[in-house]
Amino acid sequence: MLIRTGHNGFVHPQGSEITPQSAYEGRRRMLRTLAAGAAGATLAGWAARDARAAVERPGKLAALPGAPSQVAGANTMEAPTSYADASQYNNYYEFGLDKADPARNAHTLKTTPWSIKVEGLVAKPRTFGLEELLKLSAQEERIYRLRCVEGWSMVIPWVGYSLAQLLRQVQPLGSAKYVEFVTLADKNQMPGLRSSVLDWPYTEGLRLDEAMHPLTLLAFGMYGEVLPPQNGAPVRLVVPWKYGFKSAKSIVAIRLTDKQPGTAWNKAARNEYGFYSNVNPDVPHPRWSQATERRIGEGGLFAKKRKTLLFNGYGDQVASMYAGMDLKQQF
Ligand SMILES: Nc1nc2c(c(=O)[nH]1)N[C@H]1C(S)=C(S)[C@@H](COP(=O)(O)O)O[C@H]1N2
Ligand SMILES: [Mo]
Repeated sequence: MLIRTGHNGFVHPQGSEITPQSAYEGRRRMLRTLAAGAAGATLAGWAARDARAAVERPGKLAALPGAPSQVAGANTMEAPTSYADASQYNNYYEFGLDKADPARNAHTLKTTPWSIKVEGLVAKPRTFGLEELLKLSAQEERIYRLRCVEGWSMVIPWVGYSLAQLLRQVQPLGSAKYVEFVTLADKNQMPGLRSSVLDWPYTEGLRLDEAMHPLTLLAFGMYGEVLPPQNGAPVRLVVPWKYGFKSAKSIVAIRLTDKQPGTAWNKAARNEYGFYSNVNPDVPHPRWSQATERRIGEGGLFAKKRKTLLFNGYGDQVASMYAGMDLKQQF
């Protein structure tokens, strides 16, 4: 069966590749679920997941332990998507347009040495090496829903810390209003750069208050291990209340600015992808609805779709940042 899913309306085959294969043991999660007194059905589900665990793990990655986050809203009680799905159904256009391409091609990504240059309207501009970044703050595990603008979603346990921890180090100036994220663009490592579907490097942007929000995560790992290249190694953004494309992968520079920065998808199709891109079931994409979503791993095309929630369900935490804004105009 063919279905229209690509951001640009590409036609991708799908269905058979979306088989649920759990690989994340989630022991702490199970204990927490127990502690919260969840229904037996949930536990039965977990047991089944554990039985399938460790079957298909694409290579061994270094452990990246993180204590469960104390940040409000950072831990959904929903069961995580299987590691197999989270690491083999990706959007990372630098490695190809098909969902299976990043897992196939991203092994060429060289993640060491790595650094992030933090510059612009800050008192103390500085380049941080990956080791420094890893040690800057305690790593936390946060289980976030990730809603792609294409109409699917996943639940992924990320490891990292609030981006605010990094931004505080460079002391943003009063004139700083926005933050631009620049990602790696290297033709030698990234076959997708031959395509002109996007204007490389892939960049993204947030308003400064969004970037400083405790839920905005600088992520180094997932499922208790370092990020696999296809998920944005060695360091990426995860902004859970916005469409997935705001969560830029493999970041090399962060710039604080006084003007709203351009962003990859906004530049590609201004009327389809706004700067804010907050998840909003009431603002359809010009070519498809955003009212519902398909959770990856839930029975493929035949599973009942879920209702998409405003701000991807993180409204209690983030809605106040948009008070007084017309979210249909500033989508
Ligand atoms: N550099 C870069 N970052 C990117 C993308 C990309 O193509 N290039 N795709 C985005 C999109 S559209 C989504 S949905 C998420 C997917 O993250 P995941 O593959 O870890 O689920 O990454 C985002 N970050
Ligand atoms: Mo996406």
